[in-house]
Amino acid sequence: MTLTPDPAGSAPVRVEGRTFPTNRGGLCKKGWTSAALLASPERLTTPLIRDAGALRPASWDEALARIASSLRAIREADGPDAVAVFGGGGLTNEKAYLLGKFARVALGTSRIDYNGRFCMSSAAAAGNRAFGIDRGLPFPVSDLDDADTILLLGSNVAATMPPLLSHLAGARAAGGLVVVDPRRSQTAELTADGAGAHLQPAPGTDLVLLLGLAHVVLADGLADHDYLDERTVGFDALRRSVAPWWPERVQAATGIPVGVLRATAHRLARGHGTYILTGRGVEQHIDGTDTATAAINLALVLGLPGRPGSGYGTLTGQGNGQGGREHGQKSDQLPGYRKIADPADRAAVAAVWGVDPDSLPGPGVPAVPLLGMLGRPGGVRALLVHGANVVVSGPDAHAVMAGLRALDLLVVSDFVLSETAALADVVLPVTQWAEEEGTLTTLEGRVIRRRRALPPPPGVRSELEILADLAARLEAPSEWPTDPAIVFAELARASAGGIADYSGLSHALLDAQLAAGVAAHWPYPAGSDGTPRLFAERFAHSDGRARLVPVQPREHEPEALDEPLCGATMGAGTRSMLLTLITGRLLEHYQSGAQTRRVGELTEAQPRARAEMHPATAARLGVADGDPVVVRNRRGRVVADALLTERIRLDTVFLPFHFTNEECVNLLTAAVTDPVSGMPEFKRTMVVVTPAVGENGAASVNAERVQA
Ligand SMILES: Nc1nc2c(c(=O)[nH]1)N[C@H]1C(S)=C(S)[C@@H](COP(=O)(O)OP(=O)(O)OC[C@H]3O[C@@H](n4cnc5c(=O)[nH]c(N)nc54)[C@H](O)[C@@H]3O)O[C@H]1N2
Ligand SMILES: Nc1nc2c(c(=O)[nH]1)N[C@H]1C(S)=C(S)[C@@H](COP(=O)(O)OP(=O)(O)OC[C@H]3O[C@@H](n4cnc5c(=O)[nH]c(N)nc54)[C@H](O)[C@@H]3O)O[C@H]1N2
Ligand SMILES: [Mo]
Repeated sequence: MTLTPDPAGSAPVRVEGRTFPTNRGGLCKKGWTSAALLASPERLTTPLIRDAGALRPASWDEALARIASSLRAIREADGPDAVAVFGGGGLTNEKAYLLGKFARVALGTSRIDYNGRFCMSSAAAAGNRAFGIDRGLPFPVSDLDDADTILLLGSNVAATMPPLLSHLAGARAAGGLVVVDPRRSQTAELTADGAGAHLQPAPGTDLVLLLGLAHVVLADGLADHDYLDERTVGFDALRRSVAPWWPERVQAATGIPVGVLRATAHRLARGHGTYILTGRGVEQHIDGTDTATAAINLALVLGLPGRPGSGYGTLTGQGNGQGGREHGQKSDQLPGYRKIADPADRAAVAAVWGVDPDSLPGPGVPAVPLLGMLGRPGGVRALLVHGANVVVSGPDAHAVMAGLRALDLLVVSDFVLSETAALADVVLPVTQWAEEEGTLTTLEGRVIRRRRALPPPPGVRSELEILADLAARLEAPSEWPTDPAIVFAELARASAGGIADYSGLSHALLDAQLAAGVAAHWPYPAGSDGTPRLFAERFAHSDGRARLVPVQPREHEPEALDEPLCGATMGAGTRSMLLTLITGRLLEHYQSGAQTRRVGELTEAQPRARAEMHPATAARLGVADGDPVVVRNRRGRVVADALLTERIRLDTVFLPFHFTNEECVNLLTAAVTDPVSGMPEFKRTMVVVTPAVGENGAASVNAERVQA
């Protein structure tokens, strides 16, 4: 991507696609319009301080002095863990690294986690468990081009990663794109006309589906036993665990016909170049780690990982979704994907930081329990947020807002006044992507340079400067560089010998490689040329073998829905239905919408949340296309217009999570998490849906909205 001044003058720069192996010059709609935000009148350019209830402009010195004195007071009264940090997967590697160091060294708190917990944690946990390493794709994305069979589970790449589509072309041409999604998404549509198959299981039943596929592979003699013998451990237990999942039972649980299940298993085994890929649709569940594990198990019994031209991977989300999870924003982690509980890892990183290893805190808590501690006795009294909009994107939004309001100090660094920033005591205006130097790591573990394309507006500061300034005010030990190249050099040293080893890399080397068209994939220890493909000879566990981890579906207690929700508050005769809510994304909006809801072209295309439901379901409710419906449960209620579509199951309603106020879907989701990864259940929530127009006609719609 390059940035050039826009002659039309509507935006300060124009974004142009550049030929790049991962995106082939393609950019999604958000990319083409992202420059608009650089000059947005809503861009923050001065610090804000809350005074008598309202935010007012303040000088940097006043804002930083206020933060430092509050942090000191809270720490002295309640100890370092009363201060917490919440990071983001959109931060550059340099910022993510320095934020983790700041939490451990300057604040001395164990309580740091980040929004990648909502995103990549289940896939990461499954990868670590099976392979001993977590890199989204253990191969360059262009390897997919030669595949003739791709099983894509719970990922709507047509809307969420348009540049990836070209890499699916080979599998489509071979009739081998199999998309698993309870909705007929834009991506599922790509399987039409002989390009593949769309499997439409009941939401949250992918684990059973995958057990069923593994069952057929074993029962029909399709497994690669030489591979299993040489490269894996745990096959006997795995075989026993899939034995009870015969196809008829799987059909009953998932709705996928026996014939389709068999045909899919045979296609995967027969393929010349087969890949299995997962996305958030299967990972954002309370059994997301086990579901991703079942996908890996299926890949292993087929002998795919590490075999040339085949493999398993997960499709990373945010701009730096991969790098953001490697350098210390995670509660249990130090730079280089090191473990904060491991004495050798602690000693190695403490040596680079010039501090006593014993001064480093231990593991903290993952994002959802961290948010649950806000303002609680013995919990968190001050929170610093960098690169997340948790009011909109965290589960159980009412509880998140209540926690943020109960804090003594909320500091949000952002470039717009997000819903979270609007609740802050201090808001710090920061530089954004086109205005700073740094690096990102792509889903294929490829470290790329982000170049500064234009100067930041006067008044804003980079987060590296903010962290260094606060560290000085807090009299923290160690060095606090503000030059991204120097921060990267320190990160590289701290990662040396770790799993995500960047020690052979520097900004200068990356720039030279970029000019020469050479890609740098980690691990990249000093003296190496990096690692485009992992697993060719060994997996990352000490014995070199992958682990087959047997998994089983757990009983889901269907959530009790309080009686008043089911119609009593609506007029007599109003119909209501219990449906499963699934949430996800639209092409036009990004995440919590903090950025894209401020871009005119995108809000014009998708101004409001719409509830996708099947026409037959709508007919039972007496709802026509465009009618407002109330979607509710004991945590909250959302009002959205119905969008009737045959692309969804009868028992399911879909809402995007990009919207706010009474359209914020996370008012409904629960703060329940996967026990292994800490991932919240975003993709399966029981809700009651009713028409919003009651006996009083339109008037009741307005009443609903005002209350919300
Ligand atoms: N336009 C756009 N692009 C984005 C983003 C954005 O906000 N907007 N966000 C980026 C980020 S951070 C991420 S993580 C990625 C996410 O990218 P995706 O994983 O593609 O995103 P989602 O829309 O959350 O979910 C994908 C699909 O999962 C399906 N799904 C829901 N429940 C289930 C289930 O139980 N089983 C199965 N098999 N499928 C299910 C949904 O119907 C949906 O079509 O996108 C990235 N790209
Ligand atoms: N119901 C439901 N909820 C979900 C999901 C879902 O599928 N369904 N998906 C989840 C997923 S996968 C994700 S990744 C999360 C994302 O959720 P969020 O964390 O809310 O993501 P964003 O909207 O990107 O928010 C990032 C904020 O940081 C700001 N920002 C961007 N870059 C920087 C930077 O460099 N520095 C600073 N200081 N600020 C910056 C942006 O302006 C924005 O306000 O949402 C999760 N929530
Ligand atoms: Mo994400």
